[in-house]
Amino acid sequence: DEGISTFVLMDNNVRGILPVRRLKGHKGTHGKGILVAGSKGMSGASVLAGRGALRSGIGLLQIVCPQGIAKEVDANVTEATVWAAPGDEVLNEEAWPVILRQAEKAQALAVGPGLAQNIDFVPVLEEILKNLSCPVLLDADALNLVALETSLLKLRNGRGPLILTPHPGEMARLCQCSVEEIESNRLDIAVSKAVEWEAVVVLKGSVTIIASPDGRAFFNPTGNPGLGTGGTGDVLTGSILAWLAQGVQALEAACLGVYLHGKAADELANEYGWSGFTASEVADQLPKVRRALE
Ligand code: NPW
Ligand code: AMP
Ligand code: MG
Repeated sequence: DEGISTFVLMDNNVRGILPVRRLKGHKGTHGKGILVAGSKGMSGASVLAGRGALRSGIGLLQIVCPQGIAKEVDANVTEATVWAAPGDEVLNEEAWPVILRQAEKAQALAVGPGLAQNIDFVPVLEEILKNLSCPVLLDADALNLVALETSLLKLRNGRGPLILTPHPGEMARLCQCSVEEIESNRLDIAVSKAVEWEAVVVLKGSVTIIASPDGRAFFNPTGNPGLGTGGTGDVLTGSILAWLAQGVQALEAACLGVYLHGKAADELANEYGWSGFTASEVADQLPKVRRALE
């Protein structure tokens, strides 16, 4: 489209985004991130996003989840601290004080993987968008809840960066149209919504588009159909959270996260082809592909 500047991500420009690890750096300087994720039956989403964050070099990861799954999450993401919020199966409005207490010391927050769509959680999303000045990433069920009332996104009001990571199904809900309409008009929709919502919009798919609120769009050439398996989007969310926590700007963190996530899958495809590798393996491959880019 005439008005839209488009770019294709490549090794050379993504390399320049990688944060430098300082010799005297420690877990405090490598960034603290909060992951609000999981519900009964979807503790795996918290675990996978957690693994995506840890494998992307986050200094400290704090997971907020409903108390009913906290033990499970704790046992499966050994390196993270886990904060159980009230709510046996799903998070509700009482999660806000728990999140706020952690958020005061954090550099970034991601919310949504495996949350389930409890309407009682909407006030928490409002508080997050209104109050937190750190970058906020919304994925999965956080997007599905916001889709009920997209004017919620206006609450951000320039308080801090906003990143949205919808797959085409979630984007269709956000735009109140069909998946077909999204898929036949991906670039225009991603960019116009990034501008409208003043957010970095990561429209996932076989060629993920990262759209900036300034009207630019970046196409991601990495990745393969092997990623079409449960949990890979959750890994991506954790990874972008980690780059944000390490001080990478919102647009760059989204580009870096998407690019390396695809590269990790491509590395696995060298061995397994386009199927049969898992989301956890994609996470575990991330340091290797990052290293190869340095
Ligand atoms: P269809 O089926 O083709 O008509 P949902 P979800 C469409 C958690 N998870 N291209 C698709 O359309 C997540 O974090 C937990 C085109 C369908 O309508 C969420 O919280 C896991 N269409 C929750 O589960 C592992 C596409 O979107 C709809 C598309 C629900 O998330 C799994 C499906 O999406 C999962 O991550 C594409 N590329 N992709 C765990 N282990 O705990 C999707 N669609 O209904 O939003 O369901 O994505 O599975
Ligand atoms: P989610 O649906 O949230 O689990 O996210 C799925 C992830 O897999 C996203 O990062 C997609 O871009 C990626 N993905 C799914 N299908 C493909 C494909 N055919 N080629 C490349 N990436 C894909
Ligand atoms: Mg997802």
